[in-house]
Amino acid sequence: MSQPRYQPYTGPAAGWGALRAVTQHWLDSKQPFKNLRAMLKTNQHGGFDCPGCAWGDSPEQHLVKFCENGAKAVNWEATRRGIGREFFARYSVAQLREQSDYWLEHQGRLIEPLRYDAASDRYVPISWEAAFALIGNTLRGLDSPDQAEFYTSGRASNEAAFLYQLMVRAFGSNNFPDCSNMCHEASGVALGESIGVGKGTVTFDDFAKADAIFVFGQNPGTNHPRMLEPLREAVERGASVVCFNPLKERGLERFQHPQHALEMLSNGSAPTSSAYFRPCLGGDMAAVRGMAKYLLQWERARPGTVFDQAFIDQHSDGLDAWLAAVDATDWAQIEEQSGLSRSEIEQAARLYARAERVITCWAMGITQHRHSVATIQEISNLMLLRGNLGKPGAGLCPVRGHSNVQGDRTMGINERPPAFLLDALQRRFDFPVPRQPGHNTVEAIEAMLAGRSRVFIGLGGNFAQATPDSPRTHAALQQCELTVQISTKLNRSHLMHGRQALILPCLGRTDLDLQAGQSQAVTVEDSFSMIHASYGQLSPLSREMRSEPAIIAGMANALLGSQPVDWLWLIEDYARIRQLIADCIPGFADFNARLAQPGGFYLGNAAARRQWHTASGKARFVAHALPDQLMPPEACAEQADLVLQTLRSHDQYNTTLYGLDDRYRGVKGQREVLFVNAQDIRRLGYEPGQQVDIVSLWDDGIERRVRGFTLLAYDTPQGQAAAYYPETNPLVPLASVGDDSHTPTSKFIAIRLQPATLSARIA
Ligand SMILES: Nc1nc2c(c(=O)[nH]1)N[C@H]1C(S)=C(S)[C@@H](COP(=O)(O)OP(=O)(O)OC[C@H]3O[C@@H](n4cnc5c(=O)[nH]c(N)nc54)[C@H](O)[C@@H]3O)O[C@H]1N2
Ligand SMILES: Nc1nc2c(c(=O)[nH]1)N[C@H]1C(S)=C(S)[C@@H](COP(=O)(O)OP(=O)(O)OC[C@H]3O[C@@H](n4cnc5c(=O)[nH]c(N)nc54)[C@H](O)[C@@H]3O)O[C@H]1N2
Ligand SMILES: [Mo]
Repeated sequence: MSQPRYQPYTGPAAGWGALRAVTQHWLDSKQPFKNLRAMLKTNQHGGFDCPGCAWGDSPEQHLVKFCENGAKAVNWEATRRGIGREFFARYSVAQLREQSDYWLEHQGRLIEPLRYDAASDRYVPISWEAAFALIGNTLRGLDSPDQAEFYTSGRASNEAAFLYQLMVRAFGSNNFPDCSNMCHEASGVALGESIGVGKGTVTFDDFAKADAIFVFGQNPGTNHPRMLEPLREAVERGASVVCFNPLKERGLERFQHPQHALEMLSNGSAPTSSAYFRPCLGGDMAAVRGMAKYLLQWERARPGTVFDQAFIDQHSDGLDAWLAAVDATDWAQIEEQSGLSRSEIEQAARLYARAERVITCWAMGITQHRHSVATIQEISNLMLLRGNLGKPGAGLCPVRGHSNVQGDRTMGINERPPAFLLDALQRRFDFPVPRQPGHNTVEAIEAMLAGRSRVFIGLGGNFAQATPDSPRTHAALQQCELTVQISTKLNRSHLMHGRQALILPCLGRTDLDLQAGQSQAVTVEDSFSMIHASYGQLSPLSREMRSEPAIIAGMANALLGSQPVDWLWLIEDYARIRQLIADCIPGFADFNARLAQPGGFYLGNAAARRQWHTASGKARFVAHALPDQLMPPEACAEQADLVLQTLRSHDQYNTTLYGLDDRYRGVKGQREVLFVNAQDIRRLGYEPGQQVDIVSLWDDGIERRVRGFTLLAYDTPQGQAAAYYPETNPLVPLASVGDDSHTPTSKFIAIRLQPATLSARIA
């Protein structure tokens, strides 16, 4: 068992370390020269959209528009290594299960369709036609279309997502569990009710105009590196960047631009934040409530100077009820829950009140809690108070994860689809569109576990590892009659399979997609509702790989024949799919013509125009009480040693591990580590460097345990621990979900430590 090396990182974010890392991954792809050309095409007009995060692009042309982690994503996908029949003849599935997640994906791209052969416990080749026939026949054999689950991960293009939802709805189900259920679902739910649009209201340009940018629960240095640039520019021009994060994340403190020669040579760097607050996990709602208390106090002292009364009168409702809730919340509860002092909260409130134009950004530190919807609505309330919505340089910005997760929702990947979408499909295609709500991710797992769902199809992603309560999720998949994974690389979801199973190898964003001899573009939507085209650049590794739209069309054709559309005709030219999107989805009129525009086109956002598609036709102040206590009753608060958040390292893309280092947090060569405050380690009777088992607490009689994690004394507030996802997903109880969002509470898990019973598997 190798001890992890741990040495605090003192350099800035990005900089030389990033350049070194890019070079390593680039050479490791085994085709460096092709990939250099590919990297330079990233996010360029006529090139491909970065398969990394959903941050938007500067509209300027010719800039180099990729970051370290985008380069990792490109090199990971565009590798020359491929795995087909020889590889799968060498290893049984049982043997593959013994391998680490890192090893599995590192073997290379999947290059031919495979089916599971129970007799040999191996994946063996199958023709595409036979694979489609198996899917069509199995689905048709179900008692009801609702016995199948159709998962989507957020890399699927708009074209793929539209076809997929059309196939599933024509079949008769709304069972669309998707990665968004584990990600920004709470943002969609909260903003939908508050401002009538479940998306962010800002665009790229707004960042240059903001006087203050608040960043809650987000680690952009790792997960959205291109966001560091506007943050740094904001600080340089005197705007404040105000961060809320229990951890001191390096990218939020200092940033060195890898494309800025002078700064690199002089080893200079610029601060990215002007104030940094470190709340407790789950404490942001209390912090924002405290800020609101100050604003209210100041407004009462000098009426008309703090609130934007004209905006409030013309555009909002519910202010009085919310202010009553603000008044009713006492400081003791605010300080206790937020972990911040009154004077810190006052400072944050001043930074907010002093700025004419404020943008508020957030990510998983806000959305993966029980009270996430309430927290986001509290943020929205604070923003409405000063009219920080629908004016330049201001607005709400949930920073999305996967590069097209927002677009997939726009295309109808939604287990609770809006009526206008269903009406449009019914009008356009004339079939009885299913109206009953379908399953989200957690409901899908429960349905498979209970035997109510018998088929699982995954359009990308890694369902087995990304979801909570891993042993139960694995069992759920293994109970299925058929599991189908449409994937680029081997992962654990292929190994936790149903009685019958298929692996369907698909093209990725970087791959050239030829249909009927013509290269095809697909489209995506970024966090700023910009739609742009993406053209693959590299010849695929094998002729046996198919594009996602082609795979969906093949399945749909086998399942439904040419109803309600001629699927095979559609995929000869993706412009035909876009025409259907234009016919059905608001904002996409003239879709094909508008794609020619460099940088893409803006889908528009009603709330950004101060049009409120809410129940009352106004922007709504929504009043919630603070949770009585953050620890849910099922979590047996009195037995908990610590609260755990599960987060990403610098060397991973969700369940894909690029390496075992976490540069900015100073961890090298290991991922089975638990970040804990040094005083907590001592209080609990351990030593830094010691190994422990982590047991999570949930009152359902199931023991959830991961073994052999090394304790790292780390700068995190007392009581607040952190460890990497997905290694700690076995600890997240399936039933521990957000109110109204059903998102697993991956950032708040009550845990106990126990002396290690076994060393962790060496990754
Ligand atoms: N390179 C790379 N890029 C990615 C991804 C990746 O894995 N790798 N994943 C993509 C996806 S799908 C997503 S959703 C995004 C995720 O982007 P992030 O949301 O940045 O991802 P996490 O690593 O989950 O980080 C959560 C951050 O919130 C903080 N935090 C946790 N709990 C709380 C809390 O209660 N309050 C506050 N204020 N802070 C808290 C943590 O300390 C951490 O800094 O990134 C996307 N981009
Ligand atoms: N504990 C905990 N759990 C979490 C989170 C957390 O913070 N903590 N975060 C949650 C979040 S925010 C998210 S978004 C989910 C992510 O959940 P997913 O989206 O399901 O997971 P990924 O790891 O992104 O999926 C990786 C796999 O996608 C496949 N793939 C990659 N590119 C492509 C492509 O272009 N096409 C196709 N068809 N397949 C492709 C590859 O085979 C790869 O193995 O995880 C969630 N789970
Ligand atoms: Mo995500």
